[in-house]
Amino acid sequence: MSRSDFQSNPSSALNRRRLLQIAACAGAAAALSGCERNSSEAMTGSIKPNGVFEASSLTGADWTFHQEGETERLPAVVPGSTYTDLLRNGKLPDPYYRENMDKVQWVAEKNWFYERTFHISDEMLTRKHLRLQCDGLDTLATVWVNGHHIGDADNMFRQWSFNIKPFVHRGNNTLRIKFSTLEPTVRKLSASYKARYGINLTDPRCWIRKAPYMWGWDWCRPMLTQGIWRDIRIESFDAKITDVGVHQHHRPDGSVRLSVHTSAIGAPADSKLVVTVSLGGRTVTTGIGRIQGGSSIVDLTITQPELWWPNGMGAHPLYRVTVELNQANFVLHSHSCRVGLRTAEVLPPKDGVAMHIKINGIPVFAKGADWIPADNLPTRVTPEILRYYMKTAADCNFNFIRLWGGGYYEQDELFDLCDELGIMLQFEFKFANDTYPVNDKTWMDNLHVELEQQIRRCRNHPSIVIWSGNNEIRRFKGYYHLFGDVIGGEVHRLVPGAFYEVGSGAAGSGDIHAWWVWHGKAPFNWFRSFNGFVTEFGIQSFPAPQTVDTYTDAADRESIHSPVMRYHERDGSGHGIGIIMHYTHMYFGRSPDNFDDTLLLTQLDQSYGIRFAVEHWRRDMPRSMAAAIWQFNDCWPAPTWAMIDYDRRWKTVQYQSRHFFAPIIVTGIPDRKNKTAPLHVTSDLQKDASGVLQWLVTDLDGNQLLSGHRDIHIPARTSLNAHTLDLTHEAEKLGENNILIWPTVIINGQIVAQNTLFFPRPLELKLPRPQISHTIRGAGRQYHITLTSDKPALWCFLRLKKARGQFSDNFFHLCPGREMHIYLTLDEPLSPTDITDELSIGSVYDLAPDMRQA
Ligand code: BMA
Repeated sequence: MSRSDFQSNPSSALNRRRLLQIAACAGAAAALSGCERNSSEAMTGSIKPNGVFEASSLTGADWTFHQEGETERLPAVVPGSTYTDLLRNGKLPDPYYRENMDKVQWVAEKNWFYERTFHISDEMLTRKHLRLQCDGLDTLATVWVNGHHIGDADNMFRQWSFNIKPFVHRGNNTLRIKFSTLEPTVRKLSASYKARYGINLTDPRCWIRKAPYMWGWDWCRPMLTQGIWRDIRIESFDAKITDVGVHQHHRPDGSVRLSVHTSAIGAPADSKLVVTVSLGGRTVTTGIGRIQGGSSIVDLTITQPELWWPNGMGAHPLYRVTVELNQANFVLHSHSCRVGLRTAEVLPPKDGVAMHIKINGIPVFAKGADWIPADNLPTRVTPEILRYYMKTAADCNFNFIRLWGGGYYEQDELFDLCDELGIMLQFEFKFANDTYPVNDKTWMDNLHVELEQQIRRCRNHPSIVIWSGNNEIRRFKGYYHLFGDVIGGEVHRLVPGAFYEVGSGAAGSGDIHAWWVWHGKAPFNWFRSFNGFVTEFGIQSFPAPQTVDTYTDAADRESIHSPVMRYHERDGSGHGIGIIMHYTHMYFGRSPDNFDDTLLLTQLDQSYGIRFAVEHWRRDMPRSMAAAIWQFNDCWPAPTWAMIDYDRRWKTVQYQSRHFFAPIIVTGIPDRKNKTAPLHVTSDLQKDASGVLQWLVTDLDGNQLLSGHRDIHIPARTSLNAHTLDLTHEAEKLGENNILIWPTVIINGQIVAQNTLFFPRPLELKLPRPQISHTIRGAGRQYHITLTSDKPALWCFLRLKKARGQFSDNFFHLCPGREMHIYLTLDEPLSPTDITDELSIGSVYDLAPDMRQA
């Protein structure tokens, strides 16, 4: 049936219902989180009978913007910011290049206007509500429609909804939004607070509800964006579902009761709510309810639930819950979200067992990293970019990511991805390292709305297992009121049963940030003296050479200490590059002469320290139950603690994370004094496993000194000392510094874990030069590289000159007599001859002069 059939026969109830469903769903998709994102184009040109929710988008390129006091109006794209629009118009240099950040600060000191026209139809005017809905205004905004002031905004994290009905007319209308510079407001607020309470709070971060990192952090420079940074649209409706919260109760008999709490405005007395739960397109159960006093609860039972599990523990099935507000045969509005059926508990540290997460009653060791905003300009972070990161996390065996409190509340897509991939999230409210004006009623009222909106938006995501009030805030007067009563109170009210902690890294909580290595300059050995639920620890390194090329010129690359190289490093000490080199020298000796090789050596050092820590904490389970690496990603190209640099090139530690976070690992603590090497096998598997532990002991030339194997049985979720090698004889003959231990775990004929262990720091291994041979097969974008070496090639690496591509593995230890197979996927196809030119292969021998045999 064509649309014209329908238009000529509008009384057909069936047809009307179908069309209404399309319209309602598109509207709901735009309006609410977690919705299926149906294209609102589906509605274009269709008849939308009165009463039905309709959303018309105001995003896109129909905007202009200008600086206050200037006449030049430039095209703008929404969502975006003053920075993205100025860049697009060629009015700013690349802010990430060299020292350009200084040259772009002026933008935030000005006031800016964004303008466009929008269309209002007769039909929209007939509906009771006509609203301008803004999902994100950054930050101090004043809004006019047709010259009428319709409202103000002062919180980047809130959704703003303005009644425009009295101010619009049929046809074209104008919308104008002013974004004001922050400083005058901050000054005013802080002076008034001081006058009233005698407390001097001058940090703008505490006054303005805006992503704290935008004022700069110890890994980025300030960039205070202004603009419409999320969806914006006109909504017209008589009735609207404003929120759906799905609470789950897991019963002892295994069934799950879902309580679907719906809030709606304008629901007609004769309307009903139809709730449908489906899995993989198949309806599992349905229920009917009625909105009374603005809300409704519909209880449903799923008798044979398919449970949601974290990555590595099982599947992550997502049930779709659809709520339709129906009147007669019409769907006035609908909302749809996905839920994963699981219980999530977090237990406090007790009797030698660290704080830990339990999913469906099973303890989980949390493996992953801390997420920061993926750009200084948030609207540049597309869903594809988020997918790249989250997919990488899952592929590298992460099951946990902490959404650090100094950024912004992430887009729905990030939560959706983590639901799909089984990545547990620590959701942190956006408060970091500051003191806040808890006595100020206006500030607190504003915060209350933010909390309610953000919790409602995110609460159905099964991936969120920890809610945390802040990042590392020291106690101040009113701390417990703010983070305990107010924020904790809102979480408990809106997400009953959820785990909430006042802060991450807060003294006394089980959730620990371990910074004695790096900020405390302690050696990596310190990690072995520490245990718990560790949600931050890190070591800095430089980004990949090709990434450094993007922000430097040739002269800047003459030294890692050049002014531009220093400009991008932001550690609070003011000499972060010195600390990077301090650790690199401590473990790998002097740096090479070559700039690019020096960058790479710092990555080896970072990965060595992180691996050292993770292996210890996993071995130490359950005295330790989380290892979240600071930090997963970067927001601009710079030397930082990141595992993946801003240009999305994996550092050494990212490659290695797949191994040290693998379900089974084999590790060891070679003991110089006793000349033994206890070999530990750690398993996160849900089932007991039986297999073989093999070991090979060689000298540095790769000559076999010893080999052996034994059968092992590893109970589910345990760490055990599977065997201890006595190397007294070998150590006495050759010295401990000349021994390499190569353990392997084989289960069902498959190698599931491998490692290379040695007694001293890497620096003390004096290695012979390995001859690494390789063959390349393949064409276009896919190549298969086979590597062998005549001598142990430690930290064997492959790199490309200019081409971009992803290696299946890198920075591995190549044992003579074993083949290593690496798969390379290029972004752009290359001929076999070109790939031979592009590819270079080396090992730590080439990078660390102090590790070469005399
Ligand atoms: C922790 C984090 C961040 C910081 C990092 C490195 O304190 O919470 O605030 O960037 O350490 O110093």
